[in-house]
Amino acid sequence: MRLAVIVIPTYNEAGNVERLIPLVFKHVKDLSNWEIHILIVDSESPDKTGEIVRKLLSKYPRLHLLSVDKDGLGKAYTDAFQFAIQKFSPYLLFEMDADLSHDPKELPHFFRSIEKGADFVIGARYMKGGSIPKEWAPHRKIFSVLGNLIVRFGFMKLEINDWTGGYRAIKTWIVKDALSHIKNYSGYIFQIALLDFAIKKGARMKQIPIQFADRKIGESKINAGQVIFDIFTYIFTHSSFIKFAIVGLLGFFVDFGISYLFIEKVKSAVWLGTLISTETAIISNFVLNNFWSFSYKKLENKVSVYLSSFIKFNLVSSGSILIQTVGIQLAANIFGRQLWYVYKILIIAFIVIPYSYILYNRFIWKEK
Ligand SMILES: Nc1nc2c(ncn2[C@@H]2O[C@H](COP(=O)(O)OP(=O)(O)O)[C@@H](O)[C@H]2O)c(=O)[nH]1
Ligand SMILES: [Mg+2]
Repeated sequence: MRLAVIVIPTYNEAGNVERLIPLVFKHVKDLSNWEIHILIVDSESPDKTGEIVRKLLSKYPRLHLLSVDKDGLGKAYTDAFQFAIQKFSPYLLFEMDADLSHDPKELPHFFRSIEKGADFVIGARYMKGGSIPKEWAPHRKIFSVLGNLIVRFGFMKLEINDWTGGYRAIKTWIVKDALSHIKNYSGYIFQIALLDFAIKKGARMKQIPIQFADRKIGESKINAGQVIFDIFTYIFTHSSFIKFAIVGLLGFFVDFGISYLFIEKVKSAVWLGTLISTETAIISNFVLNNFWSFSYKKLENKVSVYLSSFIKFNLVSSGSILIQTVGIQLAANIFGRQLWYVYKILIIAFIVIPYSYILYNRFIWKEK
């Protein structure tokens, strides 16, 4: 028998908790392999959500309440995770909203995915079979869809469709490892921080589609402006893809600078200057990527590994040159040659960088 704790954060959810709690217990009662608890983490809700839950405690022996300071969603979750781990040593932790947006009927699917070997199960709105509420105002839809796309492309992790949702099952070992990281993120951005951490740790991810229902009672607490700002800040400081693009840009200057030095100042042959400069840029890119962009999956410290990786790196770089050469000529044939530098920038930004990033991830800096 394995123990799971479903953590449900509440802030002014008086009208919802009373309905949600019995529903959750009802939908998990047939899971005979699991002992399932609910932990409500309430941030001093002025509408007395906490008191309502307290009254239910005697009726449901597996219901628990943790009261914390009003300090953001992320803070409430990290406090609750720590509390749950200490008190129950669970095998599995859940995140779930209190406002009935997350259908408790889906809970058995999460358990099934965990039993099949997943470490981290995401209830995803932006995949086949999933959805966001039709009745959401256009600005809310745009904010939600766009926010997720920015994160997906910012991390170049296209296989994860829903980064910001809060319906998830996560094995406790991941949360334990992640605590010191997610403690820094007290707001909604904590969801992205936790997911990013789990992926970098090599957790086996699984997405299941969910239909997110609009809340009927109470109000959303999300502050869109703050969340967008936090998303950009987080991506710029944590995305290996962004770091990779910065390394690429640096490489461009190294290449150009050394070419200039050899061709203009040293007056070497043009081919020789170019050969030295491109190879120097390739080496500096390789080193910076290993120790910065992909620092969380650095290469094994062995000459043979470095050598074979460096050869692969050169091969991928040659592919980049080929793509650029062919692409720019094609564009010039179709649209005329005047704007060659525009084609070059577009090809680098939208083809060469994603192409090489994906290949490096697949063949050199592999997920552990
Ligand atoms: N404990 C706690 N829960 C919060 C806080 N902010 C939001 N929540 C809860 O987190 C869940 C999702 O919040 P909600 O406002 O519905 O966000 P939305 O679904 O994105 O609009 C709900 O259960 C809220 O009650 C907070 O500061 N503390
Ligand atoms: Mg909600």
